[in-house]
Amino acid sequence: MRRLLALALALVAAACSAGGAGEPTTPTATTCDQLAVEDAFVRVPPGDNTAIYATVRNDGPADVALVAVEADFAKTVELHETTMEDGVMKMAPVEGGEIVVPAGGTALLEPGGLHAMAMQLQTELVAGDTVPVTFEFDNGCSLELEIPVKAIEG
Ligand SMILES: [Cu+2]
Repeated sequence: MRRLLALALALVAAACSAGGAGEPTTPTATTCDQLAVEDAFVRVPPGDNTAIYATVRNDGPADVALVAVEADFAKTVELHETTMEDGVMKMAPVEGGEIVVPAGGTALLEPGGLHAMAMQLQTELVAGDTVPVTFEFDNGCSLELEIPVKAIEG
């Protein structure tokens, strides 16, 4: 008898936690195969440091944040943004240390904007070479790819 009562209560609890009508369904997470890094390249170093650019695409249902880029050819890689202050171009680590890639959208890492800053270069980077780079996201996904070294104007 007590067991039956317990079962009945459990069923009521389950019905309640399933939620009433009109309750929003939680969006499912974006999976790794819904994330893509396109047109990625590393700039031929203009000096001691260089930048990695790419289009990061999120075809999933939830926002995802790019939290790190790893590259063996640099001692550290930071996520940076470029801003204009009084006509002077400046860059600084992105706020919160991450770049949000919106659900169904893209984040652009491009000259004059967001970029991954590769610092304390460990190897020579020559135009035409390809180098391995890993993009890491806050949903646990990491995308490893070979990207070309390219010169850009300016
Ligand atoms: Cu930078």
